[in-house]
Amino acid sequence: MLTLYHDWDAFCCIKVRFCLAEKGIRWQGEIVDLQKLDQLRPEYLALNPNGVVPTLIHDGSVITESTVINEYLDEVFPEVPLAPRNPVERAQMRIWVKFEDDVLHPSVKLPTYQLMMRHAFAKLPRELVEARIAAAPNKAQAEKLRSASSGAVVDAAAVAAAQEVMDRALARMEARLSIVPWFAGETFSLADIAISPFIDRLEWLSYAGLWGSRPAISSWIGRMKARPAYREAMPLQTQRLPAPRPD
Ligand SMILES: N[C@@H](CCC(=O)N[C@@H](CS)C(=O)NCC(=O)O)C(=O)O
Repeated sequence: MLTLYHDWDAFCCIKVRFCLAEKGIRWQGEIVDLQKLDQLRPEYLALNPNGVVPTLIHDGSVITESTVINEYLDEVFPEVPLAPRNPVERAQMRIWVKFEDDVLHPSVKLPTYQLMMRHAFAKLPRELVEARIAAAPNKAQAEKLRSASSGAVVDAAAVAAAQEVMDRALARMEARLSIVPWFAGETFSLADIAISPFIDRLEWLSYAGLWGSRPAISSWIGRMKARPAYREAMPLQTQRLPAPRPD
């Protein structure tokens, strides 16, 4: 049996649900509500000491890290393979998944917390926020959460800097997709799955203009959205984070 600890509108959880849906794997979900900082509850930290979602439990084994989870799923359920057979394409797949982990996901964190999560945290009792932040496993996470829950005005310069990182990343993605249909090459793979939540988050942040003049990315997005598994993985409108507001 597979249990996924996740939240609906969390980047890394969409990535894993997309993989599960492509493979047609049945799973059950346990919601970890990020808007209530439930990722820092002691019971959850016992499963995932990083205090983040997702976490997969398979027949009693605990697997964390979305990239590791997706590779694990691809190994254990090989019927619908999501890694190319060609070694060069496999290497390209890993390079682009790493790019998502190292650049794309970090770039959306700040705007997500400053423009969206902030409004959810404002509704929580201060003592609860303080208690949860005190349990954060590292300083960076504690500072991110403290800043987003402080009630202070949005750090506009930091949001603009994040947009610049995204723009540069999109330029690199456009160059890749101008020569091959999928990030790994000729084969749809875990790399496309990993990168798709980035596009979804940018759309929700109203940053879709960043690929207005990038036809290869626009074409790839159209092909991704046409996949039934993509639609299955995405949150419903009612499961979305609060709409972004700069105030
Ligand atoms: N490298 C981790 C990152 C996990 C991560 O940052 N998850 C986000 C949601 S996409 C989260 O739980 N954020 C809560 C927090 O940072 O407090 C992975 O890929 O699983």
